[in-house]
Amino acid sequence: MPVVTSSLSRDQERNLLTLFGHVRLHLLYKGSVHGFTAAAFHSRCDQQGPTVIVAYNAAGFVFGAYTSKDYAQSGQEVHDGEAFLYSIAPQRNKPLRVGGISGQRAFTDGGTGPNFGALVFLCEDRPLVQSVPGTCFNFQAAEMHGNDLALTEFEVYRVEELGNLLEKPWRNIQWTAEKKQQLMTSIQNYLPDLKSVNQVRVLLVGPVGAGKSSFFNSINSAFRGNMTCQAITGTAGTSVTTQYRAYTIKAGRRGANLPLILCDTMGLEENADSGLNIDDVVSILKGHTKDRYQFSTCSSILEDSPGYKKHVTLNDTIHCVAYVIDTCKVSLLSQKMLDKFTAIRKKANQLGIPQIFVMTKVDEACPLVAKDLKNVYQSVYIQKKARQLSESLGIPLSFVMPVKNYSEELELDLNTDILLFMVLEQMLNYAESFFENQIKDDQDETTGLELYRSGNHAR
Ligand SMILES: Nc1nc2c(ncn2[C@@H]2O[C@H](COP(=O)(O)OP(=O)(O)OP(=O)(O)O)[C@@H](O)[C@H]2O)c(=O)[nH]1
Ligand SMILES: [Mg+2]
Repeated sequence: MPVVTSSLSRDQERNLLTLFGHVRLHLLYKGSVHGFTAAAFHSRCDQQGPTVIVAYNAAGFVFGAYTSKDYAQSGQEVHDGEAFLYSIAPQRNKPLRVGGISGQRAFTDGGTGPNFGALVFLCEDRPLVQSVPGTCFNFQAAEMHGNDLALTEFEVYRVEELGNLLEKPWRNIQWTAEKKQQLMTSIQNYLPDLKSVNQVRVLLVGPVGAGKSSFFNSINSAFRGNMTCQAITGTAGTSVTTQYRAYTIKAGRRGANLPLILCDTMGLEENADSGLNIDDVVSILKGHTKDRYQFSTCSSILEDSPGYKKHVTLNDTIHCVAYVIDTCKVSLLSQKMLDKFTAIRKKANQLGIPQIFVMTKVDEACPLVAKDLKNVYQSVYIQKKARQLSESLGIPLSFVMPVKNYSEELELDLNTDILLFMVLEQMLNYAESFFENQIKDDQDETTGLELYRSGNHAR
């Protein structure tokens, strides 16, 4: 399934947003992609909380209906004091907003297309609207839709409150140059406790377009001291990254390698036969996949594939898995995608590999954070998304790390670096737990003193 994008122009979106408070719109359904049928509408829009319908016609009108209630096909008449119809037309500066007629229902919650009385969408499972001004809502037909009832597109968005700033941040961060320097030094000086391991390998996995490759580029840039774009990034219907890449990072242009390798993968997709497949993830976790292995959506890596490494040591295996997730899409993660996460988590748990959840694009998700990144742990919306992620995946909130990648900047920024380095520091801390468990396991089997770098472990 290709990535579904909104048909709203910037001006239309800006106009539409003036009808609400401080909200984000999430596209749930698009007629031209999912089908102009009541069934397709209900399968994506039922039980989604507040939503807004956005219908388009050839006369240039963008019009529809907002309700704060769920669609649920209950067969009931739904009263909603907050519901309204609206219309945006090229010749009007401000959108037209039409409140409900007092005492009348807002909509009939049936199995048909959305039925707001005066406007009934997807009539007879076609891109058509029926217009009966005076039923539930009253308006001039010419003002609402220019008397053009054939739809060129039909979309439904979930309307999510963004909220404001918390009084106190839910994590305390020192946004200072000293903090950045301290994080950089501790990352550069890190040494895995096991002698056989030279560098910590962190695997980046996540849905298409979540920001996996950008995360590597951002870390690379922050350590180099200038913007880099070694990994190709961007947006396309399917994953931009198609090769497995194990990236080393240098501290400074000619500096030493960091004790960390970031392993970038192809994006996960909802369907079983597209995007990164789970068997490939297992091979990577176990260290069998060579750098630059070309992923294939139709088959996983085989033992006789040229990209398969037969003999592996702890130096080749993954020591920490980082799930990379777009903050704006946390509440849109489908069950199929969550099932893929669960399958990977199960494998990683079996192998004893610690895991961390990186929530990217906090700047896109919350305007207050876009304005000042230091608001990241004070934004009600970001905290809500972190909690939602932790609940939907059944992981502690402490495993969730919000981050902003460099995407369009030309210069590095202190606060962006601090947030990025904090994620890296956490990855190293988690990998450390993995090594400690290996040491514990080895102790039970061997007395090989030379295995360990430090003298901290009882032998
Ligand atoms: N504003 C903003 N944009 C971001 C951020 N992270 C990534 N992007 C943008 O999101 C788009 C996708 O990023 P990629 O890094 O290519 O995502 P990916 O997860 O590697 O995607 P695939 O390789 O296709 O699976 C790019 O246009 C990035 O510039 C972020 O934190 N903030
Ligand atoms: Mg990528």
